[in-house]
Amino acid sequence: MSKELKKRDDKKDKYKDTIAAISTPAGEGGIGIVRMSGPLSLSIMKKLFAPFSKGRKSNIKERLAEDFIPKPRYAYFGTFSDSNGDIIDDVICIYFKEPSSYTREDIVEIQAHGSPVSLRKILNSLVSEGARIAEAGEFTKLAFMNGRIDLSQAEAVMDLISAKTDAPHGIAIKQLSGLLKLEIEEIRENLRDILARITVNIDFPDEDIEQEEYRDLIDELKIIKLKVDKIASSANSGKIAKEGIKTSIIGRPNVGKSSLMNLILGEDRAIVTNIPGTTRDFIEEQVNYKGIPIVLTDTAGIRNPADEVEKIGIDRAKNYIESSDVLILLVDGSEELREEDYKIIDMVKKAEELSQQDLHIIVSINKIDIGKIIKKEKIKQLLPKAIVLESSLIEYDGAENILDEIEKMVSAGTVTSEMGNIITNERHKTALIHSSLELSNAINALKAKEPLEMVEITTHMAYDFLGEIIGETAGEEILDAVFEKFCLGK
Ligand SMILES: Nc1nc2c(ncn2[C@@H]2O[C@H](COP(=O)(O)OP(=O)(O)OP(=O)(O)O)[C@@H](O)[C@H]2O)c(=O)[nH]1
Ligand SMILES: [Mg+2]
Repeated sequence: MSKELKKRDDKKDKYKDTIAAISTPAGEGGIGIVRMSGPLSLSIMKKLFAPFSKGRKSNIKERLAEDFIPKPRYAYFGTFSDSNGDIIDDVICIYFKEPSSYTREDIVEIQAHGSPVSLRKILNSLVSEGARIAEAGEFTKLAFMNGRIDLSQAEAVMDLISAKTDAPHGIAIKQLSGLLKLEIEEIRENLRDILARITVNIDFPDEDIEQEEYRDLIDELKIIKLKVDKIASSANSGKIAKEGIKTSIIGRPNVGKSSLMNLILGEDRAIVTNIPGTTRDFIEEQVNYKGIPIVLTDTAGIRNPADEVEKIGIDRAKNYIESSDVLILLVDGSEELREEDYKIIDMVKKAEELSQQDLHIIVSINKIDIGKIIKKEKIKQLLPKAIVLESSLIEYDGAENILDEIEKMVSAGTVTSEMGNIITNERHKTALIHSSLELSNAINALKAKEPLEMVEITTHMAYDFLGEIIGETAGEEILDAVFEKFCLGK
């Protein structure tokens, strides 16, 4: 047995418990599901579930007859009672025989009415018969531990559940089907071949490794690195699809930030007045513009704060400057730039430097209906990389141009269904980047004719980092970090 498999088996022993949880969301619903997995599942089901097919509806004793052996994957209608024989609810009960189940263990699924009381009572009765309450994500963790799915698929389950829009949903479905796993496994297989060849050459150091062999290894590692980099570079579009483009509207008070927010949302979401300092906290909303998910934030106008509340609001606005993908800076075009404007422009510049090209900046010279004092060139001088527009938001003019610019900026990075693997997971991205770095190290070591041991070590590390993605080489901390984010009952 390989070391990896052995490790998995040791872990499995810890999971010999029978676990149970309510798998549907809290609250009232049409139906609610309690799920149980583990060796006691079948015996608990036989004890508490009485199918109507076994006898008269009123006679639970008769229906609970010992000889009831449920057919796997067969839906039975009957009653579920507690350990005292008191009926809790009419339910549909399904038995999944191991290994043909989600967890590869015996599973019993109890579909009751969506009554929180029924569900709680059913769960309690399972526990009193020897099951224990499952931890968050434990069913999926079992599916992973028992080798039914890999770690990237387990994560896809969670992404699927939490997907809010079509794009992340589509990506999750792909990942759930094992597409990412397949690609990673293929790359790892190539690396394994290379490792074998390197090892042979290390083991027989006398036979000087041929010049040609060196060049072949370099070429092959380069191709592998390209593949790894390609998947890693999909992370940006993946992130946008999953989280939306973080777009913040900033500027000094009274320039029209909330007016822009409302115009984009098409509703009076933020309060607009001519009193500077109207918006005191940030307001965040999701919008979809031509299929691009945008997370739009209206912030408090940045100035010397009048009081503590405003100060907190302004601090938040400043934080947004640094954490956004796109900044929309508004200035009042009907008057000269004020000191406050210059201060904000400085902040934007700093954020731009910090972000290393990732931050997009749009400046709109607003209120051009009452004056055109500020010229586009002036702003261009101050922020050379910004896109400069004009608007008159009070006349509903200019918001669309701003959105179009956002669309242009990101359309290169948007997700389409034809694209191959797109990663949305920070953990995967980090592992891929690490793997790519180790591949570079291996290539450089080969080029420099360093000892083959060096090449072997770095190639092996590249191999292991890829293994983290699918869970082959993921340590306990990684697994815990992945599964603790799950919801209960999944
Ligand atoms: N003339 C003119 N007035 C505008 C325009 N856009 C906004 N205003 C007005 O400017 C005032 C301030 O607008 P807001 O949208 O509240 O400005 P803000 O930037 O959110 O202000 P704070 O929340 O105080 O930071 C309101 O009276 C708006 O009606 C415009 O294009 N032209
Ligand atoms: Mg405002």
